[in-house]
Parts: sequence; structure tokens; C-alpha cells
Amino acid sequence: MDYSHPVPSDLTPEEKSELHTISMHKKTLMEDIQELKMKIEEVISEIEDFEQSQENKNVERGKQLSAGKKKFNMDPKQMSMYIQILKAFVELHEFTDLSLVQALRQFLWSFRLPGEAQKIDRMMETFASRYCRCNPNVFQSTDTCYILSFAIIMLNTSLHNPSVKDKPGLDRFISMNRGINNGEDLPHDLLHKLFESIRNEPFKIPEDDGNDITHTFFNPEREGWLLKLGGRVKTWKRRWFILTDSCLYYFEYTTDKEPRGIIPLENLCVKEVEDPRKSHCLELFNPNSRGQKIKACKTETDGRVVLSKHQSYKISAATAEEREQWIKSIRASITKDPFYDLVSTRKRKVITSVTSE
Ligand code: 4IP
Repeated sequence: MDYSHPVPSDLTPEEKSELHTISMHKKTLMEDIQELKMKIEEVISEIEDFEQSQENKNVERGKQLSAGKKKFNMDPKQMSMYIQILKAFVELHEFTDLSLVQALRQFLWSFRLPGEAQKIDRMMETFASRYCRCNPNVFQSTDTCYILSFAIIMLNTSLHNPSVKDKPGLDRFISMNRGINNGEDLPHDLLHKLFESIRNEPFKIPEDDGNDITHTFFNPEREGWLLKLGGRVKTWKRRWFILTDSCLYYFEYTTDKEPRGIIPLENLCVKEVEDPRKSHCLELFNPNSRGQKIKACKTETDGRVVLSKHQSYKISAATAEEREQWIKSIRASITKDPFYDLVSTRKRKVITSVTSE
């Protein structure tokens, strides 16, 4: 690069030489500046690369973690080992000549139930087949024993949890279990004895924290981004939703400590709805008080916690599949019974296996 200037002709030789020195200095300085600029650019790009690689590492770590979790959950080796241990554990129990309630008392007392529905399903399945082997003439199939075991656990909750107001009587317990013995009813006397046993003495669970057994059972959790329609002002807001403990919480950001809103799901129903502007909508509503405000709360932008103004909550999911998953989880959470599907599948199985014979 040429940093020299044309030298004016009216300068003295000394001035000319001084000017030359200055212009040489200028040239060196400009070159230095140029070099520094390049260095700065290099450093910036190094910083950017470093930041990018950190971000990639974080993304990679996140991916590995979730892949690891999935793998752990789905790893067939892990699962078959788990089943083997479970079987060996259940085999240690002697249930011969015990009533189903007595056997359940013994079994449930001997360990802490896992929270996941699927694991409990396996445990109860293993329990039922062990019980049937110890008492071959009581039930026509393991499924019958499995279904009745759940019915007993649910009965325990309904009868002894003070928050359940509507206590079932023997008749309801009997009608709940209609047809479960391979299409036939179980003997009245048997159901009567089981009912009385539970009514007179509730199950005790080790380290039970004062809650009932369904608390341990009830663990449906879901979280994700959804769009929510405002209560009075009908604006759609993208919110991070978390479903836990029969409550739906929504946050502005996934990292927020405090939720923006809390919707207790007690007494609410959920269903699919249409909306002209948003697809895959669902609605949360109270079937017993349509037109009234739902009992929920939210934090205003100034920090005040106020009651919700929603008569219903309209929420839009990104896909039909996500909507279905949310509806399913919300329902499971409302009924506090994630085993509803598991048990009803078995009920269908015992009843249809009879009709197709
Ligand atoms: C707001 O609209 C947001 O949609 C709020 O949602 C909603 O509160 C408000 O409903 C609605 O007025 P603007 O932001 O455009 O004012 P969010 O709190 O998630 O930001 P909800 O009760 O849905 O949380 P009302 O009912 O407060 O008007």
C-alpha cells in the first residue's frame, strides 16, 4: 500500500526530509494498524469458534443425556435383568392360603413402589401370577387377579382417603368387578370378604408420607411448549407447560422459577376443540359450572397474584399427536389413575377372550 503523498515543491530540503520521515512513520503505523486489525479479527473468530464449540458441546451433551435416558428406559438387557430380579423377589413371597387382600398387604409392605406406571404394572403382573400359582383354584386367570388387585388398591384409596367424599359401598365394588373372572362374576362371598377386610383396615405402605397409595401410583408428567389463549383479552401466548400433581403450570420461559399461571385440574374436563385460527386445540373446562370462572390463578406483570378470568382454557398444540398426548396425560392426571388404560385393556382381554371362545 502506498502511504506517501506528493511532496510540495516549495519546501526547503530540511522540510522535505522531515516530511519524508513523517510519511515513513505514517506508513509503518498504518501497516501496524493493519496488522493489529487482522489480529483482532483472528481473535474474534477464535472466540466465535470457541463459543460455537461450547454450544455444540452443550447440545451434544444434552443429546447424549437424553439418548442415554431413552436407552436406559428401553435397553432390553436392562429390562430383562429388571424382570428377572423382580421375579426372584416376588418368588420369595409365600401367598398360599392367603386371601388376595392379605397377600397384597404382605407384598406392598415389603418394598417401596416405584412411581412409573409401567413398572408398577410389571410388579403387579408378577405378583398376580405368583398369587395364582400359590392359590391355583381361586381365579380363572392371572388377569383376573391383576384386575382385582387394582380394584382393591383403588378401593383402599376411596374408602380411606378423606378427600374422596363419595365412598363406594359393597354394591359398587361388586359391580366394578363384573365379568372379570373370564367373563363370569367372582363369587359374592369372596368380594364381600375382601371389601370388609379393606374397610376395617387400610393398607399401610412403608415410608408412606401420609398420602395414599395412589399418590405413589399417580405419576403422569408431561412438559412442553403450547399456545394458550388469554382469558379476557384473546391473545395467543406461547407458554411452557408442566403437568404434575394434578396441576397444569405455565411459564414464560423454560428456566423461569415461578410459573405465570397455575391451573388445578380437579373438577375439570379436557376435550378436543376447533378454532378458526389455531390447529390442534384442546379445551379445559368445568362441566358442572359452564359459564363460570375456572378456579385458577396467574401472576400479573406487576407481580400480583390474581384469580384467573378464564371460563375455559383453550390451548393449541403443535401437532395432532402432541394434542392427543396432552389430553391423555391430563385425563390420567385428573382421574388420578394412570392404570385406567392398563386395567381396562386387561378387562377387555378377559371379556373378549370368553366371547370369542
Ligand atoms: C393477556 O394478553 C395474555 O394473553 C395473558 O396470558 C392472559 O392471561 C391475559 O388474559 C391476556 O389479557 P396481553 O398480553 O395481550 O395483554 P399470559 O399470562 O400467559 O401472558 P392468562 O390468564 O391467560 O394467563 P386476562 O384474562 O388476564 O385478560
